[in-house]
Amino acid sequence: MAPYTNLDKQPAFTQLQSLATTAPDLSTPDFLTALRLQEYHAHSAGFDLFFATQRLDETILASLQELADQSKVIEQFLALKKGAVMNRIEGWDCENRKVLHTACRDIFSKNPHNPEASKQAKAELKKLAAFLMELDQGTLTNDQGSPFTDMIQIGIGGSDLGPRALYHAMAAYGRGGRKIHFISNVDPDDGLAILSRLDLSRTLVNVVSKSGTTLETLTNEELAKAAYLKKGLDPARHFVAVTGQGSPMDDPHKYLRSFYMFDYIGGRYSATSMVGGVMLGFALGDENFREILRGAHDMDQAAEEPNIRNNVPLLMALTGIWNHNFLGHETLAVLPYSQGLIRFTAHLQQCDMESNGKSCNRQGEFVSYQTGPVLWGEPGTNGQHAFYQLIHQGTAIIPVEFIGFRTNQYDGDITIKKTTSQEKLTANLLAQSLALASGQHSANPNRFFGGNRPNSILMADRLTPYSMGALLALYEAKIVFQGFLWNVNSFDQEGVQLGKILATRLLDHMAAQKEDESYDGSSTDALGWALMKATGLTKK
Ligand code: G6Q
Repeated sequence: MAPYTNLDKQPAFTQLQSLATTAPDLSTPDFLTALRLQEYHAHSAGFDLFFATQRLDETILASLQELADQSKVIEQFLALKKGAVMNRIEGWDCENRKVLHTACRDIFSKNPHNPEASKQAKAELKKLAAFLMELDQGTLTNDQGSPFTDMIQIGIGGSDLGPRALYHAMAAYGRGGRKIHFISNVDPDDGLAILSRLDLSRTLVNVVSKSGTTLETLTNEELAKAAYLKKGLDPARHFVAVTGQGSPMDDPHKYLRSFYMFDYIGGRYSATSMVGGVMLGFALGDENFREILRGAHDMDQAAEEPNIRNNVPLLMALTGIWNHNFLGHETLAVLPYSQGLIRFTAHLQQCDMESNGKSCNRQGEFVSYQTGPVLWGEPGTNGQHAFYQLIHQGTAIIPVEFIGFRTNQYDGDITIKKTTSQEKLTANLLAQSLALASGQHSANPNRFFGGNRPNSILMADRLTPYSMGALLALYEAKIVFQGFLWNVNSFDQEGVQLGKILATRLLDHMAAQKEDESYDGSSTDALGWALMKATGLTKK
């Protein structure tokens, strides 16, 4: 498959650059027609994408299709699913791994793309089902014979954000009598607040760390263990683990149960592995977790479609590149009109920015074009009463991806002035999309809305386990496609290493000055020591 080609070396690149100078203006009177709203629509695995409010036309779409074809994105995606070593930088020291998160849900067909990885996924699912069955049937209880009612998930980064986003999104499908709590921050107040308010005798702790070496997670595991021991409870009867094979945490004697995640699954892509599975299985039941996997798998399959008009993740990837690289918009707001998705943008911040916030390509050369944009957001309508002012009238143009659902999750919606709350929510979503695109002309500059602000609407019937799985996989595929187009390795995260190394050095100073009051770190680490002094974190 390699060598891969840089974005600006594809023939479609210059064509798109030239098209960008005459890109359609969404605020032109009569530009947005009923026909355009109907025709600029794509569908994949239960999700409709309405993209009439993007600055696209047939010529630009044809060029974006050429860009996708020239970049061989679908071939690369298929190679990834089959187990090509895609987490690598040619000729340089790097992670050098396969990228097989899609195998976690490639468990429904007779011919999975990577049979070995799918077999491993199925084996873990079987272990999980047995564990959940024991809990359900009451053969696995606490020492007093009472069922477990709560689970604390301890993990950080990829071992926290995706699973946490899914749990919040799926709370409406909880099996009742079971709650999940999360500890991720090494700030002791994160853990202590949770540990102090729970009945630990009825609480399981799920320690999740692929490497089994992450400072925050290991520290929080010890914090939790200390709380259990203080109550006279045996951690080994309450703690379960999800970790990589052979990691320092891979020790079944220390845990009530142990589950594996595999080397070829990156942290931020791991929510559908046991990293999310154990906690989601406990909270929602095995069937609901499998529905998440089914939705994700269906989207993974839909993402294999080469025609961009029939492939929502690919069309969103290309539209993102059009807005970012050709129209020059630096950030992207993802605004879900669904309370369930309250943590979804936080997950995307990691999944997108850690994947594509890169400056060097897969051959180890610095690129001369923009790669991943800044991604941010907050659920609507709350965001409307916060930062939408800037989105509508600010000097920066911020492309928006709205996400909405035709029906809500819980029963009991009310009707006021002949409309339900859900209708009020969706009306707001549609209104924002049109307002951003069309604008409003006014002689009063303070009330002038320039419009021509690109956005699209992603919509499904309801946020269910199936559609949640599909939405997760949709964004994963979009991120992976963009990485292919930018020719960056979307699967490593060297950028987070430097800070970790420096923090370890500062911790060494803190420990040393406890041993020796006269300790002075300035000779070995002048700047670090000076900063500790300036901020009042040294004894001297
Ligand atoms: C994600 C990153 C990173 C990772 C955390 C936790 O892709 O690799 O966010 O998930 O650093 O790592 P562990 O699971 O190894 O504790």
